[in-house]
Amino acid sequence: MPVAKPESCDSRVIAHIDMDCFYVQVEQRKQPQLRGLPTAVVQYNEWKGGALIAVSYEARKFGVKRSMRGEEAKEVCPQIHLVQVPVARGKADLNGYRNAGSEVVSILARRGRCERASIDEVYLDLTDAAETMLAEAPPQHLEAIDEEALKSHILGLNNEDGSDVKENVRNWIHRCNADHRDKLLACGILIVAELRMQVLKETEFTCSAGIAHNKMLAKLASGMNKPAQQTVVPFSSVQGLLNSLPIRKMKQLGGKLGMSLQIDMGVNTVGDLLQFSEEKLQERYGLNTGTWLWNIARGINGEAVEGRLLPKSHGSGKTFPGPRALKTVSAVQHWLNQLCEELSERLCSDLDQNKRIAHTLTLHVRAYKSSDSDSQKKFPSKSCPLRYGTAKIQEDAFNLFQAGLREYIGLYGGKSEGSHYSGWGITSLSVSASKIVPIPSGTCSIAKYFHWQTSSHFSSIQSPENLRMDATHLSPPGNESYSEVNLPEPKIDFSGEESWIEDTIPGLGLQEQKINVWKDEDLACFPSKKKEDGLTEDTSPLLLSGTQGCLEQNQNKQQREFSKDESRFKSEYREQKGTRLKNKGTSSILKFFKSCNPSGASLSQEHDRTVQGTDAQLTNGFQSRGHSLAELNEVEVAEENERSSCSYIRDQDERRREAWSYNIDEIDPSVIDELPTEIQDEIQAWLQPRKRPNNIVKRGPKAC
Ligand code: DCP
Repeated sequence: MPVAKPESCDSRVIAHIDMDCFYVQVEQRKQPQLRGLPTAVVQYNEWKGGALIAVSYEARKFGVKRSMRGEEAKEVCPQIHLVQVPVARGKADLNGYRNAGSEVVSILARRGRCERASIDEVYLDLTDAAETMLAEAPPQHLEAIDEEALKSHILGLNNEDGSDVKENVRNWIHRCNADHRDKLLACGILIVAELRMQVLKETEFTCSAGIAHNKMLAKLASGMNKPAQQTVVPFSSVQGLLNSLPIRKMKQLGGKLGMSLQIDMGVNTVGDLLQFSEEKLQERYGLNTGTWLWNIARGINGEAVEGRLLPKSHGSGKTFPGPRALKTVSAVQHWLNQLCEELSERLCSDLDQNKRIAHTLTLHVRAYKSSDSDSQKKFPSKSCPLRYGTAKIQEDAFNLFQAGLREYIGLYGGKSEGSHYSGWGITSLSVSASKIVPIPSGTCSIAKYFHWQTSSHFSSIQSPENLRMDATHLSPPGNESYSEVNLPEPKIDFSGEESWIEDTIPGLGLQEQKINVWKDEDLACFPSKKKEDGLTEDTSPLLLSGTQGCLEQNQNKQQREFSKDESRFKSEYREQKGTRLKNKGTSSILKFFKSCNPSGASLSQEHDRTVQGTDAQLTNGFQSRGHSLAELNEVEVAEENERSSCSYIRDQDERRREAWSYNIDEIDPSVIDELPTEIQDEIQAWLQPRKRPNNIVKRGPKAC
């Protein structure tokens, strides 16, 4: 649900950069002979030539659209080149696109705070860079202005009298009597033009940009002139832009909320919102949304550029439409293993390259039941703490599936493994890793990891079967969206420092490395901190066992070195005990993980776990997406089950498809987090229930 953030008083310069037909450009870079030709990238599913997911601008001229399948595209443009998305493990492999996006981000981040908004979109806060330019080399004094900057589209600039458009832009940039806000935007024009040229030079990709005083306006502007162009929204043009902007084109208004505004309030353009007071909007849509609507009607949006270059979550998913639906547990397990393998690889490379760890594993499933009148029931999304290592992720994901299936089919305790349930089919599986955080640089947390490793050695060992049974029995029946499975609390034996030290020793490849991460902490402090930081403690063993799993090479060799390291470290530790230890940062931590003994992980593998319902638990943006995906299940199940009575949902679905000109069925669930925000927003907004009216709060005087 949209949340209103007050606009700061200071003028900001925000750019939204959007790559042009991104996947096509990536493929054209691989095959330069395709440059300039009508080209489209198609999904790995080849039915009817595969669904188009990216279309080159040359192909668009022939009427090729993303909603088409390859065969249709060939009909309207026989010469089109269809390139299949790379495939790995029987599913789309998006790594090439992700990495290409990262190349771009690394260039853009050179000039300002940079937020990676999707696989091919970035927000930049260029305020500081613009202020500096204004102070040191103000545009009005520049003699030569770059051609690319002169090609900018400045909203509100009158070009209709036959005057030279570039000359008009030059004059606008040179204006001495401009107010401070426009002068900053003029700097933004120059900086963004330069950055876009740099991106082209270094990556061979073109991109388009919007430059404005906030994210909302910048995002609106970036799509106005594509490809390879930039559009500027001066403050004086904001109202003119919004007055005529169709309400559904606005970010977050492509779905239910936008439709309600149109149908219930008669609002067709953003400008139409101006007729309603804030109180009226709050009364109808709740406090936050009401204020947000009041703000957007006036172009007010205080959302900050977050400063995030890396994704918030990782996911791997696959759809099994129609006859390809999975109908046996073993088939599901096979595909889960593939997905988990991919997820594990990505987690390992994130750990390796970015020193980040994920804390939550979530399984989303779309399913149908052919013989149940309760066809609206969703397959519950499930999550649990994430343990690193492919085998562990596979095991946990499968347990989540088993728990979810038992809830879904309503046969608690029923045998499901390997057996064939003719009454259900799985049409989509996806596993995600979220709550990704940098490895803490503080020593206490790292030591807690060691401590947990010790704890896991002392934990009572439960068989996987027991875990599965526990998970099932503890599920609150009938709670679909918040299906929770609470496993027993881990049984931890804090056996004191000596045993703790002994059990952590094997993890060390090099004594120096381990000492380095214990900066500024007395070892004795760790046991007493046992309950202070639930998150760290809950997930620590996962990291320990898991990062070992990332590095399952030379296992036997490491096992042999295990005892050598242990005694070496023991004696060296005793020498050093009592002295403060020096911190060399996370690279040492990485080395530590790399030197961990995989066999140690198998013990921690047995620790108890908590399985939680996704919707209620996840944070950081993942929550709402998880929710949407879960709800998406419902719609898609309704589509797949012909006997579904939910024709309203189907109708809505069709309407949305038309509105957005892409086929929602074709979206790989694993990539939703990485897709452009309007696509995510549409899925979310479409499925979010309408907010109930809330208490009205009178707006005080505006901050600025
Ligand atoms: N994508 C996808 N599935 C979809 C929509 C998009 O996999 N249903 C992928 C392919 C796109 C990329 O995401 O290249 C970025 O999507 P955009 O909406 O930004 O579209 P393009 O970059 O392809 O084109 P444009 O130049 O219009 O932004």
